[in-house]
Amino acid sequence: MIANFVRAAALAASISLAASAAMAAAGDYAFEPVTAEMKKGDDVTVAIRLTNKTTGQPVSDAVIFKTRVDMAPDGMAEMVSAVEPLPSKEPGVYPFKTDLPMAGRYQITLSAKIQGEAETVTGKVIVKASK
Ligand SMILES: [Cu+2]
Repeated sequence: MIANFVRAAALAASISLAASAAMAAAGDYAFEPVTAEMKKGDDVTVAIRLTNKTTGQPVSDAVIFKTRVDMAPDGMAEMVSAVEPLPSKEPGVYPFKTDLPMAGRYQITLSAKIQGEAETVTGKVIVKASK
């Protein structure tokens, strides 16, 4: 699953190489949840959209190599959930499976490698789980 994900990302990267000639800085990217609120539970799919703030275009060639899910926004930074990446089905949208075992706010911290960026790009997103 992860190997497929990386291969797809590499393919996407080679296709969009020409389009990324105008280099952006690491701060020029926006991470946002596709759905900001969902029901609590195990094996919940959460999808994050990554866009280039300068062009407004989705970033389809990113390799999200680290994702952390915890409840830091509700004072439970030690409450960490496992994350399993899922294949991307839409350009610039990176889904993964995780557990949101209690109602409240979860912080998702993502580290990404983006074609043409020397630096790792990181983003923090907050989603809310309800009962
Ligand atoms: Cu909690």
